[in-house]
Amino acid sequence: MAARDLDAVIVGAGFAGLYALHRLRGLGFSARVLEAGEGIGGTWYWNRYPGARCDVESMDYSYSFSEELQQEWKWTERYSAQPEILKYINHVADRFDLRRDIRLATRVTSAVFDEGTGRWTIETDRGDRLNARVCIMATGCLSSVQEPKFEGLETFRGRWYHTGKWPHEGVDFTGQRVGVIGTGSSAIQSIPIIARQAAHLTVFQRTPNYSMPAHNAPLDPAYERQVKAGYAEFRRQARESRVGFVIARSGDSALAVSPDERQREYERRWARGGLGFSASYADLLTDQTANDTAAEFFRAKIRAIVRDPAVAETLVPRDYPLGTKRLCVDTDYYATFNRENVTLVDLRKTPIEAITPDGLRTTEKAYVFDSLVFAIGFDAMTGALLAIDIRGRDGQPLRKKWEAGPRTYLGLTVAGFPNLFLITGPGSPSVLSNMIVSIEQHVDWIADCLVHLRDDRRQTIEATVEAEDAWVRHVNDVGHMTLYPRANSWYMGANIPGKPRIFLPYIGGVGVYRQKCDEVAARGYEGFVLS
Ligand code: FAD
Ligand code: N01
Repeated sequence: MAARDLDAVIVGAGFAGLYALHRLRGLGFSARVLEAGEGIGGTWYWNRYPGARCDVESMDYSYSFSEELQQEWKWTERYSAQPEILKYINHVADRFDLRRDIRLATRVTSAVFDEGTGRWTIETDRGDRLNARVCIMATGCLSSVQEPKFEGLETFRGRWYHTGKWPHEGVDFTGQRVGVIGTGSSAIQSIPIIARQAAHLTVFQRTPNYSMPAHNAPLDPAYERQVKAGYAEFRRQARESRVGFVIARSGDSALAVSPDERQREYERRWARGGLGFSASYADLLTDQTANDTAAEFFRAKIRAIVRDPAVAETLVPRDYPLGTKRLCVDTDYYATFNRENVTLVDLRKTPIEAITPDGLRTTEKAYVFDSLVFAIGFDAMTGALLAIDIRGRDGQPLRKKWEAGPRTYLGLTVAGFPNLFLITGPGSPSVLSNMIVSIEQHVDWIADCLVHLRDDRRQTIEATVEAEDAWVRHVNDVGHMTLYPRANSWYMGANIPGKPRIFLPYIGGVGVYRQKCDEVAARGYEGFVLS
């Protein structure tokens, strides 16, 4: 690649990388995006499994930076499916002429800060060596898949897939015996569809999940008109909200109302569907007794939907509070277990021993499969970053600095790594939010910061160790005021063997966090050294 002496290299061409390129270019900075995939779109390029769609509503889950774009684009459903989101991302790339600065099929392998020049050298798996003042990691929080490490996988004679790396040509399971391993959001979206295609589907569940009905439907034209008539205000409220979209949020304790009233509220939320359930009462995610009332409501729903009581009991989550693993949103998930051609296997009782040439063997029996689907998730939030050999001052590797867990200032920067920016990094609201809102906030903050450096004739910005320590403490303190640490979730790094147990995102809320970032900037980049 001929491009040398860039202002910025941006790694990743998902929602974050594309918007970063657009903003930086608009400010007169030279930037290049490097993307490992053969197409743009990030999450929506890679996750093409049956049923993949967003669970933040379409009118919310879209860019807000261009009034023309948000007025022109027409979503077709309440929750957009993966192909439509990918089409939207490609439309954005064309509309804003982004492609000429994006290099596809190029994986960044290292990023090294040179103290002499104050610049980053970025190397790729294609032998490129780029030089930039700023390195922006738009590498995604859910982009590094957890590879299946089951004994005997290499002997399997059928075909196997990971939901996060789905074949682009699609998979037709018609007439097949299929095994799905995992029951997180990806599995819960794909299982009902695979069940309708397959001759027989066996679902291997380690931990049952709480899942809300989506009640997906064609987008209501009246609602679309209403949002578009006041999109600016709609977006403002989202930016100031807790999770990046507005939901009716109660200020009451679940325990302050009568059981009847609580039941009515839970029914109302269930009937509406989607992620708003956790906002039913103010203390659902901080008080175990309050949470128990909501969890019990879910359990009753599962028992009412699933006809076989033994299967229903296996699907009922018991050992962690509702909402502390990401709430799932489904279409017909629980009802799928009423089908004749679907079997549920409880891996807590009968763990997988090995994958065999014909299928899979648990401690109880052998299963025969034509295809296996691993819906086993991601090395979230840190996986994609640590896959790159990132070195800061004195050649210090990020892998070493983060050995005991990630340390950032604001989830945006790392002490010892000048001019390195993380978009939706650990220690920011990130995966606890409508991520497009969080992505735009980070990109805008970085863009403003780069303008400030330029105007002030500064070369570098770097977080101080004190500011970073204080932020890490704060993120941890706030996280531990909630019930989240009680679950073995990917938020806690618990899904990856050997990963440090740290509550990774910042749960203080999108609006509060934005205010904090803005205050830091307004105080002349408090907690940073500018040189
Ligand atoms: P990504 O979209 O993950 O893009 C990162 C890109 O960086 C990838 O294309 C990757 O290939 C590239 N990359 C990584 N490392 C390198 C490297 N070393 N070199 C070159 N390129 C690299 N969020 C919501 O808010 N609402 C939802 O409803 C929602 N639904 C989701 C559904 C699924 C199935 C998944 C997996 C995630 C979902 N998310 C959702 C989270 C989603 O990841 C974000 O909303 C958003 O798409 C992230 O955009 P991004 O650009 O930050 O990261
Ligand atoms: O991954 P997950 P995901 N043996 O980690 C199981 C977003 N997303 O791809 O819970 C057997 O949630 C694991 O079991 P356990 C969303 O943020 C959104 O589904 O660890 N099982 C779990 O059941 C989501 O949270 C949507 O005990 C194993 C499952 O695999 C995030 O992406 C859709 C196992 C993994 O669940 C990740 O979701 C999809 C093993 N060795 C994704 N290892 C929307 O709906 C893991 N499991 C918008």
